[in-house]
Amino acid sequence: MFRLFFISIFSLFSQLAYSKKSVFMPPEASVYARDADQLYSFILNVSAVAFVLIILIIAYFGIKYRRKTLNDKTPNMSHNFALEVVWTIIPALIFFFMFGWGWKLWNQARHSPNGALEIFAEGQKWSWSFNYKSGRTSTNVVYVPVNKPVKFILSSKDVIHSLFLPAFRKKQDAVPGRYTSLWIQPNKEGEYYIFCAEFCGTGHSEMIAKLKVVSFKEYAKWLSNDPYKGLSLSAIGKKTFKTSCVACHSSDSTRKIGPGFGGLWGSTKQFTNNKSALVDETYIRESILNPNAKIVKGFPKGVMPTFKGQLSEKQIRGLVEYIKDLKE
Ligand code: HEC
Ligand SMILES: [Cu+2]
Repeated sequence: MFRLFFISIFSLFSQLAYSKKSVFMPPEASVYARDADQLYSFILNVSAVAFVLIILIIAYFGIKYRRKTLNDKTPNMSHNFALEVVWTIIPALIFFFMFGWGWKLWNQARHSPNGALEIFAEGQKWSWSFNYKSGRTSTNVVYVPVNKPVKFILSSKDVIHSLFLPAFRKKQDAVPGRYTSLWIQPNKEGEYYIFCAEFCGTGHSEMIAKLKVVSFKEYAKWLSNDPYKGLSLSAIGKKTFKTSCVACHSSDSTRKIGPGFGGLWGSTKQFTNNKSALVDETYIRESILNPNAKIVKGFPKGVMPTFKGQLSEKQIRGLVEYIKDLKE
């Protein structure tokens, strides 16, 4: 009881505090985020006030009407019509007000404006990949222009994931076999987190992407940019590793979900079927495109997704070159 009391007092003050920018909530990067926070504060504050009021009245009545002598008898009361009407109507009005406000915001959140910039986003264990209409793709990073509505069309390759944009107060499940969507209109340039909000397996907490809100000019430049221009194969591999493999593999010999790549090149690997093979170009390529062909001893089958159709030839060659360079 006392704990609840303190929590509600605390939340009241934290709400007051964060209305003047505080550490309790992520930044507000859109008008919708601000609106959602205002509704949230309102509901929290009304609840806190109601809670405190009820506790105070209970305490007051408890003292005032407590049994004072052994002969005290409870008077015979039935009800008070006026009082009951008041305590029904006033909360009902407040609840309807909350509902109306929430309904308005929900509608706004559900219906993207015409002409929104559309970007496909696909979740897979454990990364987000993005696909622009121009054909540009990216993994775990997505650029959007500031002050323009952007609609993400979501899908999933394996299990249910959920695209969560805390700074925009929006979240939507990505479900295998269907499209769902979520839209935002960023009003501040900056870098914001994208999390997966659906527990999707051991790498769930590492399924983190970045949303970069930039000027339209910078966005256009990024869109037309060849991300690998002027890079060596090994550098391309390193980039690809950082976006697609690092959730499960380390660049030294540390074990993560999969084996570390340090010292992998040229070693002989044992598989669960008791066969073994020398690690060469063919083995690495096969591991990327058909991961279940050979399973390294001591590691789970079916965890590494195939990257067939996900990575270009250039990226695969890059990865091979990059892995060659890694020492234990
Ligand atoms: C979801 C986790 C996951 C991701 C992401 C992942 N892997 Fe794996 N990988 C594994 C696991 C688990 C194994 C061990 C089981 C097996 O052999 O399939 C493995 C094995 C491998 C092996 C064989 C390693 C050895 O020691 O013989 C290679 C090579 C490999 N992965 C490359 C990659 C590359 C390159 C990427 C990024 C493009 C990648 N993997 C992304 C989980 C992952
Ligand atoms: Cu996920």
